[in-house]
Formats: sequence, C-alpha cells, structure tokens
Amino acid sequence: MKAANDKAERQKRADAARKTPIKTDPAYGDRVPPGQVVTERFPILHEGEIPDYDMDSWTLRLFGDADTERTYTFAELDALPKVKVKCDIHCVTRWSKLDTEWEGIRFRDLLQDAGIRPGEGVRHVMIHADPDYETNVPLEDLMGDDILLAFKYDGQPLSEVHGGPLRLLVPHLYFWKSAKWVRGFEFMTEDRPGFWERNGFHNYADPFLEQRYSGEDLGLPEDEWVHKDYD
Ligand SMILES: Nc1nc2c(c(=O)[nH]1)N[C@H]1C(S)=C(S)[C@@H](COP(=O)(O)O)O[C@H]1N2
Ligand SMILES: [Mo]
Repeated sequence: MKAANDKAERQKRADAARKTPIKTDPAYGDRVPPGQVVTERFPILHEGEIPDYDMDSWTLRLFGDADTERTYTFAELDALPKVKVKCDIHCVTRWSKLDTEWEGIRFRDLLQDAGIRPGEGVRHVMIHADPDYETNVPLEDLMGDDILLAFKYDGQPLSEVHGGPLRLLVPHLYFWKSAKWVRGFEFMTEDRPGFWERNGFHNYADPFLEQRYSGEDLGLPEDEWVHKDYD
C-alpha cells in the first residue's frame, strides 16, 4: 500500500544510496545517537500551515478512556507551576541539537491538576495537534521528569514556527513525537498510529536504537540482502 506521504520512502532511498553512512562525530561519545549530525541551528519542520489562533477561544483538551475529562483555557494552563528542562533533541531527518532549554508544565503535573486517572488498561496516548497532526506515545513515556508542555524555548516565549503557543517535548524519542501546536491528549486502551507512524515511520521511535522506519520491510536497505546468494 502506498502511504499518503512518501517521506519515509524517500529518506530510506537516500539512506541506501549514500556511499558512506553518516557517522556520528566520535567526540560526542555515546551522547549523540547513531547516524545523527549535530547542528547549532534550529531547523523548522512541519506539515501544513502554521495555525493562527484566537487565544481567547484556544483550548487544550484531555479526554478518552479516563475517569474524567478536562478542558483548559490558555490562562488556566499558564497559571500552573512550570519547570525548566535542558535536553538534547534528535530528528529522524538526522539532525540533533544539544543542550536545548525549555520551560513548561510537566505532563504528569497536568494530569494531577486535572484530576485525571487514566482508566484501567489505558497504556497509550494520542497527541492531537494543529493543523490536523497526531502522534502516539505510550502513557508511561509521558510520565518522566523531562516531559513538558513547553511555553518557552531559550528563555523566550516559544515562537510560532517552533510550535507556539504550546508544544509537547518528549526528548527521548525522535522529535516528530514532540507535537507543535498541541491541543489535546486522548487516553487509549488500544494503541493507534499517528500521522508519521501511518506513513512509514516507527511506532515507538527510540533514536538510540535508530527506530526510524516502521517494521513492514524490516527496515533493511535493499542492497544489504538482495544481492546475496541463497540456497
Ligand atoms: N503539529 C505538528 N507538530 C510537529 C510536526 C508537524 O508537522 N506538525 N512535525 C514534527 C517533526 S517531524 C519535527 S522534526 C519537529 C520539528 O520541530 P521544530 O520545527 O521546532 O524543529 O516537530 C514535530 N512536531
Ligand atoms: Mo522530523
């Protein structure tokens, strides 16, 4: 089946065509995942148009298989306690950026504030974002110290291009899981793939394990096996 978006296929072809694989600079030791290049700049990547919000009607919604649901206005969210996180980020298109500084609400603090206890068997979350973006993350992966709903980057309000007014930050997974322009969290008993996960990218996306693409073709570059002998 042809995916609606062929970015994964194009990237896989580029990977296979590369004569020498991208090597992470050994100076970084184990800090930078395999196949990543460190950049000082901050690339801007997204599908579709940057949303134009009326912040008086903007909401963030927590819903799904939980014992309650809750909708926040921006002012309500902004009043919650914030923390700072310094972390490295890793994009599947092979850039990594070190020591990025964010400020926002811890996801697990938000759940507590909302009084939401996800129902029994709820192990997955679909993150809903604009414009028409979704990405799925296991609930457990959202409960850590460094999982933020970020309002600020580098001491400044998050710019529109990087997901302002509010984006998710999930530093330990490839950066497509860190949804910009986040608007909702849906608690699910059954996992469901989001936008890139339906379009050839990995369901979980651990950069240190190079979980770039979905397992459909085992992720082996063709030339690794088609030219070998068989019995
Ligand atoms: N809403 C939304 N969030 C998104 C995306 C998108 O297309 N829409 N792209 C993802 C991808 S693929 C990456 S690499 C990062 C890029 O974030 P940046 O533009 O701040 O570098 O945003 C992620 N979040
Ligand atoms: Mo990305």
